[in-house]
Amino acid sequence: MSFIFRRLALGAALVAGVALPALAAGIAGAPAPFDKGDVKIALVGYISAGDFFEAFQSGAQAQAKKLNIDLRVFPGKQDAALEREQIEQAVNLGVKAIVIDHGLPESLKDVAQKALDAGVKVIAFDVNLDNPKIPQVEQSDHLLARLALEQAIRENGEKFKAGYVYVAGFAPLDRRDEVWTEFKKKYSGIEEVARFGAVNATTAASVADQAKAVLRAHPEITVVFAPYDEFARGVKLAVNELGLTGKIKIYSADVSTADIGEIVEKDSPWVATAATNPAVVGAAAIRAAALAVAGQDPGHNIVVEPTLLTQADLRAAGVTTIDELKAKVPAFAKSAAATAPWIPE
Ligand code: SR1
Repeated sequence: MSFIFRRLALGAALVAGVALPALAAGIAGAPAPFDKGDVKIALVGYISAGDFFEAFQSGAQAQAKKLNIDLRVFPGKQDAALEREQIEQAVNLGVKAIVIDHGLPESLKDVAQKALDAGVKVIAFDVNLDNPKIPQVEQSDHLLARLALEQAIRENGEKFKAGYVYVAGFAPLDRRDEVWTEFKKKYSGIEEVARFGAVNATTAASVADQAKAVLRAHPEITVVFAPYDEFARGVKLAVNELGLTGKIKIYSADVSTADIGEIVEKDSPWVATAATNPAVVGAAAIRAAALAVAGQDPGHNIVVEPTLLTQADLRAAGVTTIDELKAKVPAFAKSAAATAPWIPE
């Protein structure tokens, strides 16, 4: 909008008493279009529920604000058809980039390609769209699973009967599953006696119901690998309800303030998790989108590394919130992924 037109529009709006949309300012020294502002970017999700996704979104919003990006958030509500539609809506809105956060690849590949064909940059977080033009953000899921499983071996030895929570088709869970398969091969004493899982609007409650049935049927289970915090919460509920604390140990992925509370509480069976700060990952995804919009290469794989957090360490450090964790673990405060001198952090 030209300066004169802005003045005229402002004058007309004041006379008519109507609110004008905020006119975003540009960032001095930034490449186009960020030097002028008014850059629209969409964040289209698949999973709307849960701490991880809320924190990811708030990190994305905070980074967008620093870049004067008009971020449009589309919650997918665990509905593949809705996620597709929302990608199309975002393209029609005239966004410059779309961050696609999770989803089922087969329902997204063609709409993602359509967005690219329309000149929109696409960044994928934790969904493998199999497209060399689409950079991928991830948390190094192989390392994450390895950190949690190595801790399980340190605490339980190389021989135990395990329950495993898994739902195929989600890129991070599939990558973590590759490591679980590798561990079972390497340590022949680790036996997976039951596998279960659900991803829906009430994942923890569904997993709790499944875990109750599994743990009743398999009293020999002493370790549960539950590599998603909603899975771990569900298993913990089941362990507590069945009075099995002290007999079963849970190893997970992800962390939130609520999770820390559950991990450090007295007699908690949730003894370790390997995690990033999802807000830091959300910020990296927006920076990657901004770099792509500015014509700068964010790289094809944008990785935020996880950290192992054990119950013992969290208790010893007296950490009770993500903010306290940020003060103690630098990787929880920020990441070097997809940064540039012109991008404020
Ligand atoms: C259903 S996929 C859930 C995972 O997505 C993110 O990568 C989080 O780490 C979570 O564990």
